[in-house]
Amino acid sequence: MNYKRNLITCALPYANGPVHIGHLAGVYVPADIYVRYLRMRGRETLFVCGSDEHGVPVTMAARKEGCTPQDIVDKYHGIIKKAFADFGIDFDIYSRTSSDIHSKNASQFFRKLYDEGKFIEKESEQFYDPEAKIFLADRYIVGTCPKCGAEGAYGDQCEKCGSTLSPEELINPHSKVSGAEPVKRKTKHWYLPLEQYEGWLREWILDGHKEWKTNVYGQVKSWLDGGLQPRAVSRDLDWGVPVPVEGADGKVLYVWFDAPIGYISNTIELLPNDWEKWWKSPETRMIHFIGKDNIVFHCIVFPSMLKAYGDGFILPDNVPANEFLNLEGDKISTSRNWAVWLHEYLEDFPGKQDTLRYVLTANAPETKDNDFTWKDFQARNNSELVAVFGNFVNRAVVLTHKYFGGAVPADAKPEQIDADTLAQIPALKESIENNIESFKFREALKEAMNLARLGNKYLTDTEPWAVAKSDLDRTASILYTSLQICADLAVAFAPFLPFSVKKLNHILNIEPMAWDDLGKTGLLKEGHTLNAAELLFAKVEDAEIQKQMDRLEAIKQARLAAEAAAAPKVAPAREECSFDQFSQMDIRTATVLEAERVPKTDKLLKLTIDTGLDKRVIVSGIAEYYKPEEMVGKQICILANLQPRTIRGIESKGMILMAKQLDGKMRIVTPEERLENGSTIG
Ligand code: B3M
Ligand code: ZN
Repeated sequence: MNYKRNLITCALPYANGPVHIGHLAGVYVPADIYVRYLRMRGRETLFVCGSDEHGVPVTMAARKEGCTPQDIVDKYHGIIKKAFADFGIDFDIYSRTSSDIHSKNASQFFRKLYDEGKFIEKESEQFYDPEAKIFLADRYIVGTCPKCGAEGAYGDQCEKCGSTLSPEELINPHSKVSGAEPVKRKTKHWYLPLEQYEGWLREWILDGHKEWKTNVYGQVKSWLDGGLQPRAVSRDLDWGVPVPVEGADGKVLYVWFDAPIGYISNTIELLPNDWEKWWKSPETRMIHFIGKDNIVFHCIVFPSMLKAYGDGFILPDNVPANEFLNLEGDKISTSRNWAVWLHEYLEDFPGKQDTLRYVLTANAPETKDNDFTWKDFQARNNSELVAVFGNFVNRAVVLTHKYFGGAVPADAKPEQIDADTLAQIPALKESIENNIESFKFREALKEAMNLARLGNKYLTDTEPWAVAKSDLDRTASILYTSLQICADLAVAFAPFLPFSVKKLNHILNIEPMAWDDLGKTGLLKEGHTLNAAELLFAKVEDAEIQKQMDRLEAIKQARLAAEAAAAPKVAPAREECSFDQFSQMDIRTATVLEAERVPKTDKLLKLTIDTGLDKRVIVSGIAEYYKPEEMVGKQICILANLQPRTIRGIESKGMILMAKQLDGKMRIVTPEERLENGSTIG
């Protein structure tokens, strides 16, 4: 395919909190590198992003802070927009989904699909908070985990034990909003019947885009193999784009329906008369940069929406999603404050944007989750940026000032090593190119750094400071060659480290170059004057790193203390009982003779036991904790005179004594040494 232009989008960050290093590493830095590279190649490129300002989390944050959802998004939109600008993420537009243009555009998009019968309407029962008078997403119903007994488990998951849950399973479910017990209520919504697009998606992606990253292709395949379902595109909420249909009061477009349309709206806002050439021309190549949790929306849902809409809308040519970045071995989490926030980073490391860009790219979670550590940050800054790249440029420029008054000297006495060194540059250029074009930014950056290593080694091998004592002509050639490499570095690093390259261009006294200048001969002409040397990178000191580690340690300790305080407690004391009540209970030792699972149950074992009095059967709910074969031969304690009960058609006579631990797990109670069966306990 011969594309004429590139439309690059980045996932729209939610405007309910600031952005952190995980966002930067996963989405925005790689996209920015790609865009800068395309522009240096002279390819027409549009880079579009903005804040995602709808959805339940925004309304929750507003409730919590006692303000309006608009206040929340105004605050964070400003913080996020500034953070991206501060880190040199070079969007053509960074707008927002609470804009009028977006509201009109998303509304019109929905309406066209609605009018053409592309949705299905369905009534269903949803959980409703009778006090707050709102429908509740699963995440906003909390209660006790039925699996591990932890408090505060969510209606979709228990974070303590990791079990997937549904709100129905929670013990004592209550609304996170008002605390009230949720009730079920009927409500009507519109659904996009994704299953109708399955065949088309298979052909388009599984057959047509085998070049997509394996993590992306694999996720798409497993969604498609699992079978697609209709997906609701509306919600009962008072914050969002109103559903533009009669009788849809109190309903808004689902945030994942309106947000991707935001890419289009923001293009319209920037180019009201020209946007269609970006979105409706087969000559446009569209690329979505996203994190792995957004794959289904960008590869399945949004393309199906565009397909349903028709009218010439193009589809993404690639969706290079990244995995996640962890921080010091733990998942980055906004709610647990386990993150490095961009605006805070800049307070502690002013002017060091490129160090972070460098470290996050060198360590990018391109094929698997990766870990950011402060030690690695320091090491890469000090031993790569400072010691290799910065040191090379500094030596070349300082020596030029020292021996040649700051003017590029003549190539007065060339030797083979000069030509051999420069001859390695075209291959490095090609490798950087191939890697960037296949979204392998870590590898590309490594090759750019190899160019700096090449320069550093050349200086170490040729020793111009020593040669200068006897042979200024040869010194001139060495510095001439070194300065050409400095200029090459200003090209090679431009997509990655825009701030440092700007500085380098200033030192070399040159304008920004095009990509294809990399490796050209004579980039700096004899006699061209340089500006004074400046350090490109400053060292990161141990104390600065310690401060960051201490901050994280304090957050971790506070969390552990809070978790300990919220940990499940010992069960409350029961009511007093009389001695007579107690002695009425016939508790004895017994031995398990046989054990088997009760068919079609997860929890029940059927145990045949010898009680000393008789052989009998007890059905016990211990299958979660013991395998049948583990029970055979065990001595246990039973309540022998409990009224028989029929469980799953089996008569169960008695009950096994079990201890329930604080984490909810059950263990049998067994005598310290083997006793005769039927020994009474009391
Ligand atoms: N707001 C970002 C996220 O999941 C989500 C992306 C929307 S892109 C259209 O964090
Ligand atoms: Zn749990």
